[in-house]
Amino acid sequence: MSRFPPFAALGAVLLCAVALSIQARAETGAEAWLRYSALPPQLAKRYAQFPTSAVVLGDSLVLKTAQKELARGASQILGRPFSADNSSLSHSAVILGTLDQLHDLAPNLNPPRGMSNDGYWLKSATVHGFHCIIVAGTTDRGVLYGVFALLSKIARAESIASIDEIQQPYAPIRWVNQWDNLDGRIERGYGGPSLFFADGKVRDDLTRAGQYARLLASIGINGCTVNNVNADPRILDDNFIAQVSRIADAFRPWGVQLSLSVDLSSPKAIGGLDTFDPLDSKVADWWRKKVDEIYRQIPDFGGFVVKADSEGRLGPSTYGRTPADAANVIARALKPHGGVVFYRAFVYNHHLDWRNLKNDRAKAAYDNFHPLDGDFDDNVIIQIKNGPIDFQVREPASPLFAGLRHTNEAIELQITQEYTGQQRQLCFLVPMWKEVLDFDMHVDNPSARNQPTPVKDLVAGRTFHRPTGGFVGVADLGMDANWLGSPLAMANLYGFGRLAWNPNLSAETIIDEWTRLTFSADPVVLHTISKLQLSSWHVYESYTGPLGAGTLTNITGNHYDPAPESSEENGWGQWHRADHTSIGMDRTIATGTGFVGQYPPAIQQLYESLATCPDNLLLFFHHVPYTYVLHSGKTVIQHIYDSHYDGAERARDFISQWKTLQGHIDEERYRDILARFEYQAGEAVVWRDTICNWIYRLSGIPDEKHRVGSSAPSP
Ligand code: GCV
Repeated sequence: MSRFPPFAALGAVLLCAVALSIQARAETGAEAWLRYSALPPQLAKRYAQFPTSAVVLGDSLVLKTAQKELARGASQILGRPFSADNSSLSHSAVILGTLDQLHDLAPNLNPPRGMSNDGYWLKSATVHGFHCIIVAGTTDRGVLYGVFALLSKIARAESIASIDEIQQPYAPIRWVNQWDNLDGRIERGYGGPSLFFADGKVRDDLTRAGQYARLLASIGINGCTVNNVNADPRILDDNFIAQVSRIADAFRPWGVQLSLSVDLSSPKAIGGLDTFDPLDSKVADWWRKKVDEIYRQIPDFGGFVVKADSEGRLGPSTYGRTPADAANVIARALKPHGGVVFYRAFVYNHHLDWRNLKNDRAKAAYDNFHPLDGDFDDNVIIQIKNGPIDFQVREPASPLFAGLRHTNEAIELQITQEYTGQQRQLCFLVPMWKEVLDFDMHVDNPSARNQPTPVKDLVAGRTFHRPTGGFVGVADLGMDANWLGSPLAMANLYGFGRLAWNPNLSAETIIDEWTRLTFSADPVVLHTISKLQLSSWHVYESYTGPLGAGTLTNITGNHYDPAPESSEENGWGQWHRADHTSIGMDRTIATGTGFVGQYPPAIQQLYESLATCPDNLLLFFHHVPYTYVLHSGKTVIQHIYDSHYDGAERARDFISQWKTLQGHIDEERYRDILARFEYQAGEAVVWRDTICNWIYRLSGIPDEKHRVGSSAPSP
């Protein structure tokens, strides 16, 4: 007879079944980097002293989330129970609380002073005679961030035995934008329909919205704008605000503030006024009442994002007013509640005359906003795309970062890969973002002469001591199980959050963390995935747009297929000016559009001269003959041919690199990603042949290596 009573035997069977199903769970990518997979026993042993319960020093919603997350993560990773009890400190525990609460519990501890908002302290210490791990934040949200950081360390088997670590965010603004339409589609979204909206309403079931907020919080992101910057005015209807407040409820436990994109014409479009002139007192009144109503329903509302006078959107120019007039009228309504306005610098005329060689879309942001520096209220933030055009595979840093000294700024980076393969092709963007963030703009700063002025410091408000500023990522996650449409693309969301928290992290560190958490610490996995991710931007660039010509894609259509002719002879201004002798946009001061003149003098010098302009931006700044010889010693045309062949070859090699992982990772993701690499290899050949044949037909210059033109009509 069994030693176990029947129900206990059944329980044991069930437990085994649960254990097996956990082990064999389908890896859809839904858990992203929060898989909390069990450490192998020999590594779990390192945490033998890790407490088995948490003591929480407060009872706020966010602290409770922190406590639950810790219990969930610690029990899963260490494979033993972890209780989230609330009782007082009577045994070894993880202590969760704000610095003030910690002081009340243990006045003798010396917590760090002067930490910035949302910062945290992880400390191993003896408290009331018990061995404890302290997770103390300047805010409740800081405690939650500290819990995620602690779990990440354990999941990566990092020692925490004598931990004493302070972490604080580089900037207060760490937001994502979603370009979700109310009908449930997402503009430039490649991961399925909206998490928030369907059929013109907020979804009934917002479970995924809550899970999204958890992902965001785990990497320190504190705000999310849920609707498209091409905003539907109905979002501000009273009945819609009530619906949207349910999304804020889903975000709140994770400390993520909800914000909305708004249409500047709303006072007229939905407000019943006959004007939306920002200087009209009726309009100011309308915004004030609307904002008061929003805060009545969403007390922790973050603010508004505004796209105006751009790509057909109405704006202050309708009444001869400036972006500052428009931003300030809204900012003043938000100010008493602590809200902010993100006014996008992406303001340009998309009906530019392409025949005029002096016209240049790249100049628009600086031309529109630099003259207004100092006119914006201090709760306005100018949201500036990383480059002066539009998320191309390579662009220089926008000169506007250096053009605002008395105005808050945020950099806008695109996580969704609109122009970089739409998640169907691998393109890890952190190395690109780092080049921009680390780029020294050489701004003359009288209070700190000769100090570097990198973009990361300008946007964080550090250079000119601004009250706020930071980082915004256009994310566009959707209802697909793996969120972005591809498990590997989630490295871009992770990387954005990590850089927004600390832009000094290296791309190598970020991808190492992400790979360990998303896959495993198996050295083959770490080596292969890091190598693939870190090389992917250069590979993608080399077969879609080398030398800074921009992504030579179908710009009037899907922004995906190669279609170099679509850039020319229209008003969109993404011109490369290729003709039968030469290629590139002359943006010099001497002979071109003068765009170079928008940079500080040291940067002007760098880009103005062919002698110093880096090869990888040559065609962004200069118009040169195909026979022009690069710093590398190759001609432009031969470089273009070689780069496309090399890129396509390297894309094909992604397949064999990936194949080394068979048996090292789960079969689901192995097969899914293998199929993507096989597809990408084919696409790279399509790109290679389209661009090489096009440029060969235009120039008539043969490829020295006799690869190009065999099937193209002779010139
Ligand atoms: C939301 C590009 C995109 C548009 C986007 C726009 C913007 O032009 O193609 O889809 O609109 O940028 O950033 O406002």
